[in-house]
Amino acid sequence: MYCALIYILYALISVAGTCAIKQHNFPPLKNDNLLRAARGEPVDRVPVWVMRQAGRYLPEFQEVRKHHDFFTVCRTPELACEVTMQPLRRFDLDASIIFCDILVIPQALGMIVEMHAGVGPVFPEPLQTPADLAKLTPEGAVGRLTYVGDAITMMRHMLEGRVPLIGFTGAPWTLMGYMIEGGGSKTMAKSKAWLTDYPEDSKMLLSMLTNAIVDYLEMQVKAGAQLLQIFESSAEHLSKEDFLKWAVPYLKDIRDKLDERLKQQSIPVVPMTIFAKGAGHSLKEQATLGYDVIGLDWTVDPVEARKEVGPNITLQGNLDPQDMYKTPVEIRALTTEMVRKFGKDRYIANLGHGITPQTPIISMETLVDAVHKAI
Ligand code: 1CP
Repeated sequence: MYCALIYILYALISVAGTCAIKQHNFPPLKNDNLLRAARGEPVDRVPVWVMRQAGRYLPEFQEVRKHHDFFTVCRTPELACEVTMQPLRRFDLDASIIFCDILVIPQALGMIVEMHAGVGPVFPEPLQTPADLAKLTPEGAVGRLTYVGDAITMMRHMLEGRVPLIGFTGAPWTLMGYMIEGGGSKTMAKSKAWLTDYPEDSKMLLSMLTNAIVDYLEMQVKAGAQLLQIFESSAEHLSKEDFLKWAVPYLKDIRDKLDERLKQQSIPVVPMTIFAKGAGHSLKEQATLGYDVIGLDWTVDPVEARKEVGPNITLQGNLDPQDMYKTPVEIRALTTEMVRKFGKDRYIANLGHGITPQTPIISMETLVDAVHKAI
């Protein structure tokens, strides 16, 4: 009797979970090469997208930014979808990534984040000592990010199944760094001092961020995100030992907890990418975390990387964004060489970090075309 009740309850929860996804009634995918590559299935062509593909190198993005503040664009689904769509109108890309920023999580935790022209993100009141942790408001954080879910759902409809939609988040260590440094930093001196001087408080902050990230990613999947990328952009500041201690356990936790959360609700798990910039020293370890795709920066050799991660992980990357300032002939040659080194299977072409603001449009056109023609 007791068992039957539990079973009925479980079935009800499952149906509710499935409905949470199905009720959107999204159009079917026409180009699923990105998802196929992520799952290790054969592709029609090597999929390509570019980190920060919606951004300042596009004049139409600059135009939107003339009229709207950065975070207003993130918080207004119509504007977020418009800029998400901009690169797809120009280039034959195989994925879209929802326009937002990794710093919306610190905002949802109660911190003020401003975007200053020519500077980047600025936190007027960064975390200075562990006492400041009490000011953070983790309860209900995901409820303050529903605008991202709304943009994702709207975008899935706007895409009409043309390409998959990627959702994303910053990883705990990277977010902790911004919250303590108060913005971008060349050294991460203050955040590293936290790891040494306040190890228990650092763990508390990283765990708080991990929990917020899991809630946030769950919300993104329910809203319609078809692949999730975790940006651990500040991994480059950590030694291998510190990366394994302060980044890896939380990255693993995110994947495990999200999988469990989705399975409990019978929501299909989506592929996940870990992009830990500067952590080419730990590819073997990254391959054990349960992620489907590992993003590589340009310092890693494709053939070496494949040896490290084995055959069952998809690799993504990794042209040097500075190569985009070379001539189209050179870009084509470098891209063709890169795709041949990675091979057609289990590969997603991308840059090794975000595209930079002065990149010529023709470089993007060349990159995308060269990837599709390489093999
Ligand atoms: O004024 C402007 O328009 C600001 C430029 C800008 C843009 C276009 C910022 C400020 N963020 C974004 C969008 C953004 N940020 C996307 C959009 C989706 C896409 O098309 O790819 C994504 C994925 C991000 C993620 C992000 N934000 C990362 C991780 C990726 C990476 O580059 O390492 C990081 C570190 C940030 C913080 C951030 N936001 C903006 C800037 C300039 C920065 C970096 C600051 C620094 O540390 O130097």
